[in-house]
Amino acid sequence: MKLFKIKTIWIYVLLTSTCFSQNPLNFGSDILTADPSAHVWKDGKMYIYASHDEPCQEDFWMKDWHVFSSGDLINWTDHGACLSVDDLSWADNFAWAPDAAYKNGKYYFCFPVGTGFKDRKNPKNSTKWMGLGIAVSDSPTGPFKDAIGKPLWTEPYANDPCLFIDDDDKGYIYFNGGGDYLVAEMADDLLSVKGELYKMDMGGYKPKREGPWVFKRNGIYYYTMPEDNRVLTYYTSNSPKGPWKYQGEIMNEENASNNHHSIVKFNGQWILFYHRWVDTEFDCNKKQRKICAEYLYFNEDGTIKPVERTEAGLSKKL
Ligand code: FUB
Repeated sequence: MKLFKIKTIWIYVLLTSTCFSQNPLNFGSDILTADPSAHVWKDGKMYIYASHDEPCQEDFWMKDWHVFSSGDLINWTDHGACLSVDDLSWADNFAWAPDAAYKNGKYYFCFPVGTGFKDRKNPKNSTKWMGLGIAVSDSPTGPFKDAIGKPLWTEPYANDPCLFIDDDDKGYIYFNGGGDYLVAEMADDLLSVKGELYKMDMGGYKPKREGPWVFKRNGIYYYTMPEDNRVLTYYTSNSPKGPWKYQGEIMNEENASNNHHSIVKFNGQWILFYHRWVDTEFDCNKKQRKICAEYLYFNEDGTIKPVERTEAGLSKKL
C-alpha cells in the first residue's frame, strides 16, 4: 500500500513538472534561439524559423538559422541549420530574424544578413550593412538554397522581413528599412520586388522598431511589432498596405531587453511566439535568449487581449 502511494506521488510530480515547464520551449538541447517566425504548413504541423544565438556572442554576430517543428506544440524537433552565412557569397554575419512563406509549391526563406562592423562608440567608423535575401527549398525544413545570389536590394539598409501571402496569393514584404515602415509587393515567384518600396501611413504613430509581423483575421490585417524593439504593439487596417490604426499593447517590456514575435493560428487557437532573456550557465554570466509561447485571445471587436508571460506557456489547459 505504502509503495503504491509513493509511486502515485512520483507519477503526479513527474506529470505536473512536465506540464508546468513548457517555457522556454524544449528543443531537446541547450540551443539558444530568438526571433521566432512560426507557420503552420499544409501537413498541419507548426514550424518555427528562428535566429540562432551563440552563447555570449558579441553584438548579435550570428551565423545561421534553425527550423523546429511540432505536431502538438510540446514536443519539438530541431531540424538543424536550414541556412548559414557560409552558404552565401555576399554576406558573412548578422544572421538575424528570418521569415518563411509557402507559394507555388515551394518554401521560401527570407533572411536579413550583413557584413561589416558597427562601431557603437564612434558610429562614423561603422561599416555595417544589412540586406534581405531569398532562399528556396522543396521542404519546409530546408536546406534552403540562396535563390538570387544577392540581396533583394542594397539601398535602403534593411532587416527583419515579414513575408505575407494574402488570400489572393499576392506576396508582400514588410521590413525595417532605415527606420521607415516599408512594404513592397513581391513578384509572383517571390524572387524580386514588384514596383516601389512603399512607405506606409501609420496614423501618425511611428515608434522605432524592428520585426514587423503581419497576419489577417476575419478580413482585418494586423501589423504587429516590437515597438522600440521591446514592447509588442499592433495596428489594424482593411488593406495590406495600410493606412494603419494604432491599437495598443500585446505584451509589455521585460528587463529593458529586445523581444521579437510571431502570431499564428494552430488547430483553431491563436498562439503568440516570442523570446525571453533567461539565466543560463554560460561563462559570460549574461542572460541569453530562448523562444517561448503563449495562447493569444481576441475580443469580440477584433482587438487583441494583452498577453502575460508564463512559465506554463502552452501546457496550460485551454
Ligand atoms: O536577433 C537579432 C536581432 O535582435 C533581430 O533581428 C531583432 O529583431 C532583435 O530581436
